[in-house]
Amino acid sequence: MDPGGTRGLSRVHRHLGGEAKTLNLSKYISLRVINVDAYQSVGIRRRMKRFFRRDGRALIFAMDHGFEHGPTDFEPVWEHVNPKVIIKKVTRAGVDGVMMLPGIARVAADEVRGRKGLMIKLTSKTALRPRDGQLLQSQLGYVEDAIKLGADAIAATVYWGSPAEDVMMRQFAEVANYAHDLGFPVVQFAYPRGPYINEKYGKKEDYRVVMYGARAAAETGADMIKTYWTGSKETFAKVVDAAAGVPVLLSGGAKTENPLDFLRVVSGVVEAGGAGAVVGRNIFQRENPEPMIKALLRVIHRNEEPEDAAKAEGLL
Ligand code: FBP
Repeated sequence: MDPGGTRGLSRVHRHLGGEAKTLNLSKYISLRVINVDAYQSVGIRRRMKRFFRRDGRALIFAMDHGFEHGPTDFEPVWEHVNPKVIIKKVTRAGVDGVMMLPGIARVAADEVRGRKGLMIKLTSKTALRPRDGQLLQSQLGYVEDAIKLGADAIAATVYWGSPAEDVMMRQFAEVANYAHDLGFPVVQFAYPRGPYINEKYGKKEDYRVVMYGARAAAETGADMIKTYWTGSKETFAKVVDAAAGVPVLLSGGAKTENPLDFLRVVSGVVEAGGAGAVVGRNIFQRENPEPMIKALLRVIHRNEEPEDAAKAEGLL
């Protein structure tokens, strides 16, 4: 790691002519900064559009679970442990984007075909760590790695309220600054978790905590925010407001036995002004993910009622 962020800048320099060692960085960069800004925002806007349709909403498939939870998450439908198999299925069914870690992208990013965004997440943790390490996501790759893998957006998690919040904030800031320099949008998985949250608010899904995390994500420069459902559309609307215009996506959560229950949550997100959802288990833990994906697309992009969407796709 490079806490001061010079790793990013030195890479920029290398691309600009390999003179990094002899140049005074700050002087050199200040000469370029005016034009660079315009290039960056065009790049960010164009890449955001690879995820979001014209309605400003997206359904993104998440599959970092083999690392974050372990391969047991795939046991309900074991063939989905093979990333090529599940990614082929979800992209054919019409998701707008796919999120994965760099290692799985090496194996399966080629399956993300057509007009779909590829989001590569640069932080993670295993569920095997001792309990007191579970509140930290470590950086496992660099912005250049994600770009080489064809990423359209770069993601990183911050557990707001964690004892390791400071480390994750810095990681996010470094990733975001460098990705923005190169015209890439950044996604923050803004997950409030930590002992004081439990003590003060009872649970991490309390809307006051979730909206705090969403605001912190916006304040740290996120271009998209992924966070928890707060239990009602009224409270989720406050999360959306707190994010100050940065699109807020739902973090899917554990698979619901009744598909309608999950469709109702996603419908609540959209009605609250949310920008859609990033969904893992509610898709890949189903034998046939296609009807669920199509029903989600109806709710997200066509404003269909969850019951109608579920019936149309044979889920009821
Ligand atoms: P799910 O839809 O399966 O919840 O996936 C979203 C996600 O954020 C994954 O990217 C990540 O692996 C997982 O949830 C994190 O889960 P947890 O809340 O257990 O840390």
